[in-house]
Parts: sequence; structure tokens; C-alpha cells
Amino acid sequence: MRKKGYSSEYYEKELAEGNRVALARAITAIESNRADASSVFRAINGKLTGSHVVGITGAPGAGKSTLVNAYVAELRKRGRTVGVIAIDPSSPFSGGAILGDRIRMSEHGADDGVFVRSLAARGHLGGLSKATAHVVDIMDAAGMDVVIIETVGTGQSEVEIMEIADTVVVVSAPGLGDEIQAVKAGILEIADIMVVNKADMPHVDSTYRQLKDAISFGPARAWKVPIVKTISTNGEGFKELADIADAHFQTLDAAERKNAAINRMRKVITTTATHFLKVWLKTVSEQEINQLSAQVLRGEIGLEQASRMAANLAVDTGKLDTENQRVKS
Ligand SMILES: Nc1nc2c(ncn2[C@@H]2O[C@H](COP(=O)(O)OP(=O)(O)OP(=O)(O)O)[C@@H](O)[C@H]2O)c(=O)[nH]1
Ligand SMILES: [Mg+2]
Repeated sequence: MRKKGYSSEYYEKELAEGNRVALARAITAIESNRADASSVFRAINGKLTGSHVVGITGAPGAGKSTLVNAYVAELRKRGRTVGVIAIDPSSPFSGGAILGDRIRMSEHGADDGVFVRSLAARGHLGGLSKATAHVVDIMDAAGMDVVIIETVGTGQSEVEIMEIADTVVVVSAPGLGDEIQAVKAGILEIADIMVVNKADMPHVDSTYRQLKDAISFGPARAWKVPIVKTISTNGEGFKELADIADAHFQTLDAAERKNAAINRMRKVITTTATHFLKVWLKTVSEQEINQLSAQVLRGEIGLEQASRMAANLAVDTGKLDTENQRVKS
């Protein structure tokens, strides 16, 4: 690769033509914050097509990867192009999940209408959602009709990722005993569609009923959250799932869809800004924080005032960094 990377003209032309090598390069440039990342941003500026972004989450082993594979097959039957972003929960500590996903997705490997990319869940400045949101935009600009994000669990980062999706699918399976946990973690609140996968397994109906009850206790919304039964290993239920996902996308008004890119960017900025504040706070000297603590203990200032003062000290550090056009981390 040339030292400065590829030009925005290169990215603009090649992405418009659906060049998969260029797409992979653009994602890597953004993911690793390479020199040509700004070329990618310039190239995709104004090129967003409004992909349907579908987030898939759920407990480990519920069958998310298998479900994505079957959903992709259904979408391809409908002639849609699909980008898949697989978030590897453990990387860089373990490559296991990534490898598994690659093997399962490999049946679409020769299909030009499918582009799969794994992202490591750790090691991104400003958190995972930043890279994910950008990769969504790149796939969108490259003309993918649907962009699927597969993530895991019910942690905060998943909730963040789900905020950038138009349609959130929460996958459950009988026998995992996680329906109640899912409710506790607030995952139902972000679900637009519930899936009971492994519908070929025993106790599928009791899982279905538990979810139905949980939804009925949840917040009332204009969109009634449907529950779909699927068998990801043989493709059963995927026509219904794809129809419902399409229907959900249709309920989003035009303005909402048009603003998706701005929403994604807003999330990237607020997540990254939060990250910076944390980094800067660490650079405030221990002595200064000790002093504030002592003042609070002596009753000279309140806790809130001391915290605000600490935050201001952190922002001062940030100002210095911004003047230097770089951010310490
Ligand atoms: N019987 C049955 N097994 C399934 C179904 N869907 C997935 N499986 C199996 O369930 C296991 C887990 O599936 P994955 O797709 O890896 O699940 P996952 O949710 O992606 O798992 P993590 O990525 O580890 O969180 C695999 O052995 C799948 O073959 C299904 O519909 N029926
Ligand atoms: Mg998986």
C-alpha cells in the first residue's frame, strides 16, 4: 500500500462499482484509523443510499450466527444485496467466535451480493460503536440493500450498537432460561422483533409464552413487537421474519430513515466525547483530586461542586490536546 493510502476518488469510484476489495480496504482504513480514513469519509459523503440496518442480538448460543446465515439466504432470494458485520465478543483475546462465524458464513463466500466483515469488540478508541457505525455507513454507501449487525449478550455496548440499527431483532431459544434475564437487562425495550429460534427443540411453546407475557408487561408502543419462530438450521420461518423486518422498516417515516446517518454520526460523536472525557480525567493529577477530596471532607465544597471542578480540569487537559491536534490515550 502507498504510504498515504488510497485517494477519495479511488474509493468513490470503486465503492460505486461495488468493488469488494475497495470495500474491505475502506473498512480497514476506518477501523485502524489509517491515513486514508479521511479519503473514505470524503468518498462516502452524500453517497448514503439508506440501507435497512438490522441488528441481531441475544444470548450466546441462541443461534444468532446461524440465523444471520439463513436470513441472508432469504434476502438473497429476494434479490437484495447484504452486508454483514459480525462483532466478535472476545477478540483480540480469542479468535474462536470469528472463525466459527467465518465457517458458517462461507456458504455465501462466493456470492457477490454478500459482504461479511468481522470487527473486534475491543481496542477501539471511543468504543466499538464508533467503528460499527462507520462500517455501516461504508456498506450503505457501497449500495448494500440490507446491513446486518450481529452482536452478543445484553451489555451496554450491545445497547449502543442496537441504537444504530433501524430494526432490532432479539434472538432467544428454548432451554437457555434467559428470557427473564433478557427482560431484566432491558433488552425487550430495544427489541422490534423477538425470535424464538430452535423451534425444532422441546419447550419452544413455553419460551414463546414467556416472551409474550414479558412483552405485554413492557412499555406500550405503536409497533406491536411480533414473535417469530424460526429453525435457522433449515430456513424455516425466514420468509415470515424477512416480511416482518421489511414491514418494520416501512413503519419508520422517511425523515427518520433519512436522518439515520446523522443519528449514527451523533452517536459516534457522543460516545467518543465520553471516551475523551474519561481519558482526560485520568490525566488530572492525583494531587488535585486529593485536594478536592479533602475540601469535600472538610465541608468546604459539596460533592457535586468538586465533581464539576474535576470535570473542568479534565476539559482543560482536552483543550491543550486539541490545540496540539491530537488526543492522548
Ligand atoms: N436444533 C437447532 N439448532 C440450532 C438452530 N440454530 C442454531 N442451532 C445450533 O445452535 C448452536 C449455536 O449456534 P450459533 O449460531 O453459533 O449461536 P450464536 O448465538 O451465534 O452463538 P455465539 O456467537 O457463541 O453467541 C450451533 O450448534 C447451531 O448449529 C436451530 O434452529 N435448531
Ligand atoms: Mg455467533
